[in-house]
Amino acid sequence: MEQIVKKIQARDPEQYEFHQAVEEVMESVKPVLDRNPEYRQQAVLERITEPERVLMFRVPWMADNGQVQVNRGFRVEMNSAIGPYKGGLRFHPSVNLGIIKFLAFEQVFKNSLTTLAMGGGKGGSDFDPKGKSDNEVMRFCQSFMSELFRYIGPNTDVPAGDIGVGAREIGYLFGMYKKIRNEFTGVLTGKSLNWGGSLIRPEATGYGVVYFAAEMLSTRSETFKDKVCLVSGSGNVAQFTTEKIIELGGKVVTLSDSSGYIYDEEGIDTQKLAYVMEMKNIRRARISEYTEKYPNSTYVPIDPGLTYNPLWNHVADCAFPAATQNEVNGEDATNLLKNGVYLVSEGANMPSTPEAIDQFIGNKILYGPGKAANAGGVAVSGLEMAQNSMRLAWPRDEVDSRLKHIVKSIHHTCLDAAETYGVEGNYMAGANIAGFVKVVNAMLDQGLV
Ligand code: NDP
Ligand code: 2IT
Repeated sequence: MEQIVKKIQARDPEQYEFHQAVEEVMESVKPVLDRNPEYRQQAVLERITEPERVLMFRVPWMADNGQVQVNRGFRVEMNSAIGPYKGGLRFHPSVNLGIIKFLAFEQVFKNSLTTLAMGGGKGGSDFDPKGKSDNEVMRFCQSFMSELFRYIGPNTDVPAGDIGVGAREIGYLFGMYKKIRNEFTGVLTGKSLNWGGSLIRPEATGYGVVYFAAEMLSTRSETFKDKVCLVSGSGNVAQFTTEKIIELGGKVVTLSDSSGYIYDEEGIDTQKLAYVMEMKNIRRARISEYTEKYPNSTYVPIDPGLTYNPLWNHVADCAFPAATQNEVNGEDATNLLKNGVYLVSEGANMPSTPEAIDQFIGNKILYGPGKAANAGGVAVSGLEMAQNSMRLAWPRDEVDSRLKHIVKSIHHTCLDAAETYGVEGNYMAGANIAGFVKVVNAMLDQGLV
């Protein structure tokens, strides 16, 4: 296994995030390999860590001032053993092949856990939507899709949103796909409601993260009532994580963006959250504005000199990292534990560094890894695909109850797999093992392809 990791590192030395994601899964599935000698002969680790297909393309577009811009587009089609490639698109200046590969790799296991027939993929661009006009975003999306359309389709590869890609971007992408292909199909999820979107999809990731946390709490006969919660980010996942925590009786005291975070000791209630949503989704403003509206709160800008994030250094019960990868490091984990946090449910993909995870697991807190805890989002994407195929739309309650059911099943599957392999209560190992076994067995059933 070490040799395989070394080979992956040597082959693409700059893909740090991908190496990190692979190492975590490899560590967890060791006992599975020991019990299944045929997996080695079949080189399942080598096969599952190599994307089925990697697409990279030029995305030229014109800025409002007439200046031509060029970005790079990506789609990594990682694994299609259990269904069409499925996973979001990320538009953020930090995007590179290593980041998209890590996200696509995580997506394979996450999608496997959802119980739905979805393979894993991820894509995106180093395009930065921040500060761009709607017209610029539209022209970028149209150019991006005028190349991506060759590789995707409702039974081949179905992208969705991620950081920097929400309903607005999905609309522009869908419009271009429909025009070029002359077909109206469920080729993207996260669509708006009146043209094929599913109820609850916008809420699904955040709600799922909280449902997963509620399941973890229930193993200790506890509920969300009066729990003090730290949430990072203030985008799609953070907003609906906050909404559900409030609904279940908890109190959210932080939110953030890439400039800094706000701390509101009184709690972000429904009214304050509505303000945040209007500010972030409509006006696309910065979270610092919150303190102008609610002067009892404080704003702390990012201090590049700090080795830890002060957001994770407040007294609380639960933490919900919902911004980006590696946003909780070893020092942050120490601070969280010191401040009484005993539940971490990951809204973001791979938000905790290996050093942080070691502490969560070592201290036996309730630690829900992203690929289990945030799988509700892609699960409802799967439900959106099902509704599109049937040309039907389910009511809100039906989608929400299916989401709850899927999250419960993921929680159960993680605990079950962990127990089977002698790592009771370790959700990370359980998620990796259960996700892995299902995909690998499907690959073996389908022969050497
Ligand atoms: P959004 O674009 O809606 O929001 C992202 C939020 O995170 C913003 O507040 C953003 O701040 C902040 N953020 C992004 N990058 C950084 C960074 N490098 N440093 C600090 N803050 C940052 O994205 P989502 O809410 O959709 O995604 C959040 C996380 O959840 C991601 O890790 C994503 O992969 C994961 N996820 C999303 C799902 C979905 O359905 N949308 C499903 C499962 C997981 P700013 O505005 O300043 O950039
Ligand atoms: O990371 C993720 O699971 C997503 N960004 C959502 C993927 C999807 O296809 O809905």
